[in-house]
Amino acid sequence: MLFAILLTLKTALFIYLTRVEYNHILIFTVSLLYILFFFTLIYLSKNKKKHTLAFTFYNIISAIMFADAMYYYYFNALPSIAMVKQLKVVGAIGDSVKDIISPLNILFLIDIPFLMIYSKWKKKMARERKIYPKKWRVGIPSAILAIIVIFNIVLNSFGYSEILGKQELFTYHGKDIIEQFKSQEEMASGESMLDKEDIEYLRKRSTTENGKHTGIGKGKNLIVLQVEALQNFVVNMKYDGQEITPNINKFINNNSSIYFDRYYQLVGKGSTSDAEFVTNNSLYPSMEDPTYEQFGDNTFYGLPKILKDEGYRSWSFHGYKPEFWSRDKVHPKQGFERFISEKDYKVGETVGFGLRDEDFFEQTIPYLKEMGEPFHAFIITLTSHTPFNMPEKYHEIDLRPEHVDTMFGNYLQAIHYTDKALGQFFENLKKEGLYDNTVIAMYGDHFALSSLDDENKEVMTDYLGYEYDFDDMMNIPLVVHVPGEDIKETVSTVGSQMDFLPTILNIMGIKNEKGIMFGVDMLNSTEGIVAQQIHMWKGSFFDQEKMFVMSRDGIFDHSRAKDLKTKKPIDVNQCRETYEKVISEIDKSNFILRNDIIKDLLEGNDKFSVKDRSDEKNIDIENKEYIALSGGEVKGIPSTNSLEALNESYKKGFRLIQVDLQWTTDEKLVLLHDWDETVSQLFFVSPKKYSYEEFKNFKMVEGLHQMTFEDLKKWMDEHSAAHIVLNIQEDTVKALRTIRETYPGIQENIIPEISDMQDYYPANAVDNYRNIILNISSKDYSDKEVIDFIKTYKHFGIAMSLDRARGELPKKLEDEEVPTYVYTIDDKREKTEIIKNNVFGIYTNRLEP
Ligand code: GP9
Ligand code: MN
Repeated sequence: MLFAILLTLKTALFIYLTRVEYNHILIFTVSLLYILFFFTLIYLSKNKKKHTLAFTFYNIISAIMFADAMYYYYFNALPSIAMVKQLKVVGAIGDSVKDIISPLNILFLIDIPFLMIYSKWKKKMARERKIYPKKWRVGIPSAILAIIVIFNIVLNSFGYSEILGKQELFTYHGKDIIEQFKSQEEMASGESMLDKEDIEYLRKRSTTENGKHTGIGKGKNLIVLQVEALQNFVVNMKYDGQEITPNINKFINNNSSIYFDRYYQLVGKGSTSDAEFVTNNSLYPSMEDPTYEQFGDNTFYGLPKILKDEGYRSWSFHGYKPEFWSRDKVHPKQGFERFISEKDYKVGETVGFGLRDEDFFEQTIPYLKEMGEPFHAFIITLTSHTPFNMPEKYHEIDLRPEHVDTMFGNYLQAIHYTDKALGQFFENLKKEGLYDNTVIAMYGDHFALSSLDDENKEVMTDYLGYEYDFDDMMNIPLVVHVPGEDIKETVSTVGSQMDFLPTILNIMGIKNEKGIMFGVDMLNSTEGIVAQQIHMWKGSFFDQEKMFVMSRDGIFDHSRAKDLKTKKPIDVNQCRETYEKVISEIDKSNFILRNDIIKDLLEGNDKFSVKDRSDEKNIDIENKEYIALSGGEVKGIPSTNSLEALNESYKKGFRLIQVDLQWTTDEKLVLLHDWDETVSQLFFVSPKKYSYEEFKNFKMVEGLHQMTFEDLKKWMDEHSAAHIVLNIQEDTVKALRTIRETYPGIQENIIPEISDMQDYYPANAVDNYRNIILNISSKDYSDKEVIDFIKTYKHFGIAMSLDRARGELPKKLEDEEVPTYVYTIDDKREKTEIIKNNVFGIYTNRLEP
């Protein structure tokens, strides 16, 4: 009984702390019913440990309420059970978590020690009185359950189903758990969500043809600076006469900068990492998990890859652990050739949780010089991270007594420090001669001071002179400096990190012809909308005039809206159309993430393809610089040529897969490296040639499966985006002819790798294999012979050993526009070295595209 009463009180507290605004009684009643249901179920059972059980239940619910309320305070939403996966991140930001535990929150847990004593006593009493019922009396709990079910049915029929699902403790978590069991396919469905026209519309919307400032940065280097927790309100701010960000202000107020003063953050649960994702890809972040975690393996075509296609080299920089937010995996996948992280820097003094900004910037300069031009550097700062506690010696702002030890005061100190580091960085760039040929774009990743925090809200409202709300909280600055341009300007078009990519591409004079962007170019379009989904509910938005805040209970009429200029409330009905539009845009973007659509677009192998594949006669070799060697490595074993190796390579993103063909004694073709060592190692048989049947009956190590050419053909039909590089050591021409005759048209997806120049003509002219790689490793052709030969015959590429590739030949080939492929590279350092030497592609077991 005591447990039930206390839990009821806690329910009331929970409703208060999770800021339920409407239908309190209804929500309270349903929670109460659940509590009664569980307690009666426990107490009326014949279980002998019922007090322990009841107490356990009580503790679990208390703990959930505690965690929920804490999460709610920060995110304005209840957490999903899936968040348990993210606990390691919470560990790293532990300092900030401590800051959001409020005294009221402690009430959820404070009674538990006392109750422990009580329940011990209670158990003793029960034992002495022996009051166990003989039968499990399920009547009462069943009746309560029936009431709950009826309640739900009635509410559903009145269209109120979301009220409980979004706010009531048991309903919310119940639904959330069921959600977790939905398969990925189920979530990914919704085929009709995006069609060709959508793609064309989006492409048109995000591209500027010769508009304002188009191409003013063309050919220049690009530095993108993502500054931790840089909010817009500190920019140009004077605090008791002291400039908080003097260097940023200088950077804004010169002749060559464009300042976007109504720019907003657009992140999800991945916070900083989502800011990176959205900025580079112009897609909505996931709301389930950090986007890097959930969709990090997808294929994207964002800024680093677009620039790479323009001849840029892209590296990223961040002075913290490489694996945090999975950057070590995702940055390379996003197209950053190198990710320079904490382990590449000398870490001196750490402030907050990583390298000090000043050290970080200073040590970044040599890397920039190493990159060569044109370069693209994505630099992510860290020191001004919440809760902004820096050692006294870094405090340079004279704070009023009332701001000392407040988050506001600490933030001013921290951002002032970062500003100083930025100033030094700009000076160093000038000194190194990098400033004048580099476009620098700088923005904040997300807010520093949450308007949901009472103290922040009060201090900020006082400072601003009007209510501190989401519109100021999420407003971050964006500044783009284009050296040599006379463009000083403040652009007040509303936009967000989503709009960064189209905007910067316009400035750099580059078009994104392969991918898809949901943002717009803020210099040439006012069509943009800022659609928030975290802190504010999905459907909320900022547009040119207003802010719309969707109600958390899902009922449109309960939402609020205000005029961004006057800050006065306006009628929400003016927002309905845009509200519907943002939901549909978000859903489309989610559909792209779930179905990995960018990959399909890049490969042109899908129904969403805008380009017609039939006129792509020759294979587009861009993005295909990796060749999986002998099928690629599987289970740590190289050169198996097995079905599993092919599948694995394909899954990793390889679209060029090399396989070795051998003739059997009865003159059939099978996938095998050789009849000597390999056949004995893979199948434990003596080294000699076997028949087709014998080969098929072998058992491969580790339960892998060998393939005949026939199997390969089937596999190719199912993987039409893959191209098979065929290495046939014996009777190459005969094999190629047999294959072509057996499977007409197969040449489209086959790249013969020949080692004798004499094989070229028959393969190409007679059997119509259009893409041929000449492998010069076994025949010792001189550079001149090779160059003369490719001048006569167009090649897909020339393959050579690492040693040969270190010499002059790759450069000479590049002048003839024939790519060099080198093998075998399994090591990142070797890869970096060799790519610099004009090598276009590599054969590899282990590296991934
Ligand atoms: C950590 C840094 C901080 O590497 O990016 O992330 P945040 O906690 O701000 O998301
Ligand atoms: Mn951050």
